[in-house]
Amino acid sequence: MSTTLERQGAVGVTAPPAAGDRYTAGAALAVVAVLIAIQVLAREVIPPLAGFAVLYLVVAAALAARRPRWLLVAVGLLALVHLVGSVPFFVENLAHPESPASFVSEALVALTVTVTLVGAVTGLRPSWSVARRPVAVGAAVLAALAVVVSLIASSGVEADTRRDGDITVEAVRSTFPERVELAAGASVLWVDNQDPFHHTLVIEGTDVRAALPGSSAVRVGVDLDPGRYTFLCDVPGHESMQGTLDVR
Ligand SMILES: [Cu+2]
Repeated sequence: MSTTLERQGAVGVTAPPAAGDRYTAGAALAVVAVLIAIQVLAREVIPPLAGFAVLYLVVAAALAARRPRWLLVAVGLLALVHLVGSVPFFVENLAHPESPASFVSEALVALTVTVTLVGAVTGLRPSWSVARRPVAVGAAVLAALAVVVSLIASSGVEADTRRDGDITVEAVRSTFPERVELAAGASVLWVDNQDPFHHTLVIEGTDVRAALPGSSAVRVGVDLDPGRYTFLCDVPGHESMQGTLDVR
């Protein structure tokens, strides 16, 4: 049987083509798939996620063909920056298994980016590559566990039904109404979260704070003095979810 070098000798190639790193390329592609899925669920392009998806796609394509050290360093840094920058999102969304779109997608981001980071590090330190398979298998098991935990938690969520006199506040595509009017004194906001993602309703300057499970509705009792308040969702990355509450 002829060697690669002998077969390629006729065209003057003197070195075999460098092998790619399919493990790390595959992990990076998994990150891309998760980031795209989140945006499909959100029904909108989320610029930071789209940016990361493009970067992972580029490095996955490059890694599938070759594995120069600089590329592994770049992928490792990308994954590390992504993980560290995502800590506030992990803290918030992983605390809410009752919203599977938030909990599972955040878990999948954490796991696929971690496997990518492990791929980059073990690619740079070949003696550590024995860890690759156990890490990938462990990540797959944790991902399956996250799905099961979230399905169980979400099955316990019951949407509150709107009652006569309730003031409706809708959360749609991570947006609250610009303005809501309310009579002073005791009343109830019926907050209808039409997104699959976890949101919150916070009224600034008051102690009103309600968790809003994805695709559910919550009745929130308030008792406010006349005035103008800002209501918002304080989930990291949801800064656009803000409106004015006029209490008369
Ligand atoms: Cu929100």
